[in-house]
Amino acid sequence: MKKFLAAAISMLAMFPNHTDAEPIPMRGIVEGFYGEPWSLEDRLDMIDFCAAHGFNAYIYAPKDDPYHREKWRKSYPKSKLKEIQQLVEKSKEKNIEFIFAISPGLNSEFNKDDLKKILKKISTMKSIGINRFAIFFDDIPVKRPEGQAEFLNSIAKELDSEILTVPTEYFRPNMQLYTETFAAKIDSKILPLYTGEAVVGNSLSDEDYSKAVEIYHRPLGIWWNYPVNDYMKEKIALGAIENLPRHSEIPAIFFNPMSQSQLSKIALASGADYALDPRNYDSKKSWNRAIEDQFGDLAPAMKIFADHSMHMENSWAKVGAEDGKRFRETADRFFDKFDEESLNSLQNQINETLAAIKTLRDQLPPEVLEECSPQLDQLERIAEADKVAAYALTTLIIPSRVNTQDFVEDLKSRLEVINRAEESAKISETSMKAFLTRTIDFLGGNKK
Ligand code: LTM
Repeated sequence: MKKFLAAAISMLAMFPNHTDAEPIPMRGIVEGFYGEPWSLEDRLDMIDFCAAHGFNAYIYAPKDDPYHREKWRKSYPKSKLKEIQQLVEKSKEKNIEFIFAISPGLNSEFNKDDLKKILKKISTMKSIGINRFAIFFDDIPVKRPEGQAEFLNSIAKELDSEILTVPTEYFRPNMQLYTETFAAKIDSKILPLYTGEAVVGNSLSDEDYSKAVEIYHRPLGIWWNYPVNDYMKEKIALGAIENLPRHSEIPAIFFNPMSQSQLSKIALASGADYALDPRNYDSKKSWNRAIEDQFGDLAPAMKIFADHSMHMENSWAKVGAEDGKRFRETADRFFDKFDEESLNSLQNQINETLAAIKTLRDQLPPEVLEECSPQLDQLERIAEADKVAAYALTTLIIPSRVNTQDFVEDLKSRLEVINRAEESAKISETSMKAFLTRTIDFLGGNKK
């Protein structure tokens, strides 16, 4: 019997299943974006959300809270301090560790005087119940590895606790001389966070993670820049967390959200699933579940909309799954085969999208609608134009007396309106919008 049990146990070990989850020990949100910080209500709601999803930490680091960064030496006015105290109390009640971050690097000399000032600020924050701190050096004009490391070490010594930090070189390919010195000087109580292979990167493999660990000679925590959209405010990131390490022993992970707190919750819920079980995480399943949990009866409509708004890309950032992949693939098929079947499918998808937009406009709670109204309007403009485009293409395969050229001017002026609106709302650029430009090109609308 004993032999049989031992064999069964070793068989189980060979086929890991969901019971072998190894959660990342410290996991949560870093409110670390540029722009209007979240309100007290947003934060209280987010602490509830964290607790409900298995997160256990919240870093308070809003770039545009002056008392966190630019005027870090100053004390909070009483009313603001009270608000933070409310967050601390709520976090305690919910078993979330509230981590207060200070970003002194814009104007600090890292000298004795500033050390005194930062310890004074920390002591005030301790008096309202905060027990863990972070000192961040990202996005500052000067690199002072020795000064920053000594500053951190002195704070850690004074507090006798672990301190989180973000160095000035905070993604791997950018880790150079500064990092060598900084990594060698910081003491063992300092936990550095970094953003992976880029500031906003599409993936971080186990192999790449281990390269950063090698440079630091210690495990690094991850600050993951999705769904944050402060670098591309016209778009909202509604996809899942994708492409993070599966097998590494990561001590901490924090997801940087959007200023749109409600709509950040799709990606954040998937981030929590990832952090609870990196090995078995399934981004697609997690995304579906997040939308179903958060939107109930509206989930089918929300999935159609969110599917067109997942990918964030500009000259230096690239993250998130492809927008509107199914629609793009159907369009590719159509332009390849000119078949009725794919054209019908495109028309069905366009109609489904228009119906989903109407449902969401009519039924989303106001606080959610407010966060995505410009993008719903833009998707509607694109889908309406695509409808005309698809109709124009129909006349090419089903004999008709309509002259396709009659549509071209209409499509071009619709595209102009869409391009202008992109200043404030972008969505489905490579899928539903690309279908419009491709159709105009195909019909000869861009001939000189
Ligand atoms: O990512 C880090 C460590 N710092 C800043 C964030 O505050 C900002 O939100 C993101 C996205 O723009 N990029 C940064 O460099």
